[in-house]
Amino acid sequence: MVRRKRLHILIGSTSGVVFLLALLAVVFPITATSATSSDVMDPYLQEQTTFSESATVEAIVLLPVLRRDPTPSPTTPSQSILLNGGFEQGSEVWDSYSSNGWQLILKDVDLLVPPHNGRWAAWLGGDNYETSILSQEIYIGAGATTLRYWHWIASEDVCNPDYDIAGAFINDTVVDAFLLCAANNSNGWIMRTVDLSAYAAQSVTLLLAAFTDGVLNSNLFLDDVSLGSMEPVAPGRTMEVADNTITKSTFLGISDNSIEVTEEINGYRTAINEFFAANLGNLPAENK
Ligand SMILES: [Ca+2]
Ligand SMILES: [Ca+2]
Repeated sequence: MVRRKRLHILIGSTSGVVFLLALLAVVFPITATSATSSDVMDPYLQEQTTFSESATVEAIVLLPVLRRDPTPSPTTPSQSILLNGGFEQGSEVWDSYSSNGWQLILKDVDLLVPPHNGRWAAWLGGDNYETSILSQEIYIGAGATTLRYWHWIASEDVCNPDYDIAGAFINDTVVDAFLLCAANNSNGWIMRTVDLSAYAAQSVTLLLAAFTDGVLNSNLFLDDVSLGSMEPVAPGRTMEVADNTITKSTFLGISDNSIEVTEEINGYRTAINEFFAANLGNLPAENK
């Protein structure tokens, strides 16, 4: 009897949602009538499990309330698309490159500093002659053209664009750059903002990169990469770094295994060096 009423819904409904729920009800008739609520995944079916069998049938008859036309998808997305910006899904979506073969997206137990949020963050640099690059294809919606990312610099080097540097690229163009050096140590998480309105309504490649030379270690930690409007965001927390000299090598007990850096990767370092050569006089004080 119960089954017949459900079948009636299946035949009488034109909504895809109702069809699906009805189909579920047909496929899992025993679950819907006699199982405990924890066994039923659908919230609407879950409710009915608190009633008797006759009440169950009543609840299902009410399901057409769900019938709605789906919101039509816009042909051009208005929202920006940048996925897994907090790295909480590990390496999902991001492409990683480390010239020394390091994993760049790490859990808190493998990081020198606590993540800005969650349990995951990215660790760039941290080794000699290290090129670390994270990248993903993003869509910059017209109303959300400000790139934000939280960074934490822990370096023992002196400030010089020929030594340790970092920055953000859109495609092959430098859009943000700073020196990794002791004078710029952040001793905590600091948010950077980058105006990407020049790329509004475009799909582009975002790269976040750090480059180190052969002496005096520099670490760059990243978390909570996002695209949004220019609204202000609350300041981040700060924490002292106990020892800037710790490197990935000493921390994780892994020796260097240098991998030849490709021409393309060298191109990024060249581009960021050229950026510094052209803009160093105009950079904010913290980056000089
Ligand atoms: Ca995180
Ligand atoms: Ca260095």
